[in-house]
Amino acid sequence: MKITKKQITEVNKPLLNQHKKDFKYLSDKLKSKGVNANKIVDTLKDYQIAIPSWALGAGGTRFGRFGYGGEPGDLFQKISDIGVVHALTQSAGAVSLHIPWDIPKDVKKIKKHADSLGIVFDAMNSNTFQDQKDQKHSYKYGSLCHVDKKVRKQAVDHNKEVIDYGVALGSKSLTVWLADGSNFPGQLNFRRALNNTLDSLKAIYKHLPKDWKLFIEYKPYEPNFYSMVIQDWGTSSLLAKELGPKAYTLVDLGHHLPNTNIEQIVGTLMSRGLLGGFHFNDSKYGDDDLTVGAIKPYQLFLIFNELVYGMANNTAKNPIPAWMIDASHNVKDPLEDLMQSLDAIETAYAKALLIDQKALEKAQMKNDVVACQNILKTAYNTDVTPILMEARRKSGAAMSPIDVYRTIDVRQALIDERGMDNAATGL
Ligand SMILES: [Mn+2]
Repeated sequence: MKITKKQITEVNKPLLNQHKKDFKYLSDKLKSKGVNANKIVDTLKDYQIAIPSWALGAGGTRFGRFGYGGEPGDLFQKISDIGVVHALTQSAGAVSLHIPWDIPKDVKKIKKHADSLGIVFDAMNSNTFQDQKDQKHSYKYGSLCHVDKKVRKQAVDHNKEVIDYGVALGSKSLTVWLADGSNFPGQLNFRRALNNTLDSLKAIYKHLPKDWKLFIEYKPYEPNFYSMVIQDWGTSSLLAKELGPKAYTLVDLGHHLPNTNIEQIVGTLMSRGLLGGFHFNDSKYGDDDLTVGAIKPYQLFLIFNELVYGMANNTAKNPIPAWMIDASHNVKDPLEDLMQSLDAIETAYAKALLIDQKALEKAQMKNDVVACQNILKTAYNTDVTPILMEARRKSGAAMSPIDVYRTIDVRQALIDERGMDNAATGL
């Protein structure tokens, strides 16, 4: 399944007339406020978000999984599917792999395939949260934190192997998320677990090539429900600081307790140059992995406000974070869900770029609370659809990606090609 430029030009055609009017209306309106809409269009046009290899098939819950048909069965097909999303949106030009499920049997072939679709290899992900067949030691009681040195070494060696696969593919970073923790009080000595984790991470860090980064993801609970070794951004950034300049904290939106002020965490991390990566999703209760922006779009906008401000006032030289969607698709077509997520991310980004930062600072310095809130709301309430459509038009994407996906019936074509029961192993 490959979508051609010609197909996209054809479907964009009937939308062009109205779009031109809409975009002109919005850019004139913004111009009167001193905002250059074309500049925002260009920023969005260049903005790329990685798709993880596990987001292309049906996810599921611990109770069940319902397939869609036409799901990718191997790494080659997963990259093909990202190619579809990228062709339609021109904003998903990267893939994030999960080892052991995505071990490339033929690196050259995989690289060539990705290259032909305009896809690069983003952060690699290791897995020490479940046991694989023929694995010598079990991770039942942890991996990098384990009380047994042999288990820790096995987990460290796995991470080194993941780095090596990444080097072969052209990736530049490793994301470590650990399920390590305890289910009952007394089960783990917190300090021993943390120290073991740090020692293990040091061994992994040593294996990183010069131009690589290490992202440390945190999570407050699940799969362990009493304690997680890396439970929050404080623990993650403490480890990153002890490891060295190539280590950073990774924020996954779903990895917070309800009502956590994530935008403040983002601001704080960026002010110290410690924010390395970002996993987008949305949630109502916990790590729900729902479509980005489905539940709390205003929070997403406030997070982007911090990201935009942080990138514009980058005193701590925070690198541009690695962006990735980390969601699970249980009742939607995964590719449609990804396109909805991309749309929500770009919408929040565009709206955050509309915030009048000068006026906001002025109001903050005067403690004019009402004005501060209004400045944010004015940006948030602006319909930025014409900006998103213009960015897509300029980059050769479909102006309305999901409509096109449905019009040419990509899912049916994938089912015809792969059948109903094709599915990848792994998550
Ligand atoms: Mn994540």
